[in-house]
Amino acid sequence: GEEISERVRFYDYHPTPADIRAEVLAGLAAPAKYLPPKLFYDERGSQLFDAITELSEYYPTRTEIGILRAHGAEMAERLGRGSVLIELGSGSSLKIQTLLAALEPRVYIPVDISREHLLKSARALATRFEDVRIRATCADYSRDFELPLDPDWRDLAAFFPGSSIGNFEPTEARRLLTRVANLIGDGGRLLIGVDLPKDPLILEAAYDDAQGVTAVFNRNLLTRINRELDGDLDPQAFAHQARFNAVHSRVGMHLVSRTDQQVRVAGEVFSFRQGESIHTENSYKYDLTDFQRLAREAGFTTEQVWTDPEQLFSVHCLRR
Ligand code: AVI
Repeated sequence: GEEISERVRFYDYHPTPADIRAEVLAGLAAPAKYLPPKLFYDERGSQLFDAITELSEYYPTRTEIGILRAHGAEMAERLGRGSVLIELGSGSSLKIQTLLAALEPRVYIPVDISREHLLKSARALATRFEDVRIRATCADYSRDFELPLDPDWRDLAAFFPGSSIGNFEPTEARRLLTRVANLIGDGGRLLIGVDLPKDPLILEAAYDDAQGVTAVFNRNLLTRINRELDGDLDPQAFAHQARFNAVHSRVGMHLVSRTDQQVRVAGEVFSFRQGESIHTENSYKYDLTDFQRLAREAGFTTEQVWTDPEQLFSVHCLRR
């Protein structure tokens, strides 16, 4: 790790431009075009996501924070005080502040794919929590990722908020949870936020807000591809679309081509018909029993589940 300040070290396992190029070209060449949702989170995309979390339509963030505030002491007791806390997809590290205050870990390991965002929040947290050492880790946890863990650490706790697990296909979600289970080891605990199924109108509004922030977030993927992969995509030539699929219990986000068009990315040409879309994200919504089954398949037992009074969102404490 690279020393950033007295209590912050930086570990970089970030995806390379070659990884991104290969994934984008494979997605655009597929019969049903898709792009991996992790590519949303460049610096601008991470800022746009932060703006989404403040929209009135986007209930998950404020609801989860409400659950964390209401039950933080109980959660801290379950996770065990004074140990090591890993956070997957830490972003601007807003939610963790409630937990850090209650848990007082020796070491905090925020893991995020967005380098600048990660470092900015690690520095800010270091000034607020003076007794915790921070190992800021830039990594793509959708792949087989590593963490800067010392071999003698015991009682590891992990925090995976925001229902980011819902952005993985169920098979991939199971694989990721299994990976986390192995990283934290026997007796380790995972506190994970999971969005619940609900009225499709509420769900679709959350992913297609009136101000159009989510549409800008979705199209920013194209701007990023233009910049990093020498593309000529016109973001305005694609319409933002978000639909709830009840059969799969997921919101699907798409960028729908407004016309027949050809685009170039990294020296290759791709054709779109009018109405043809790029599938950019799924956001699965699990009811309590379905998620508990997924957790069990990954080697966890459920210790406790908390929800808000309206049953919009859930937080599960899992034990390995
Ligand atoms: C990060 N993730 C959990 C968000 C979600 O709700 O699936 C990403 C998002 N996409 C559109 N709005 C928010």
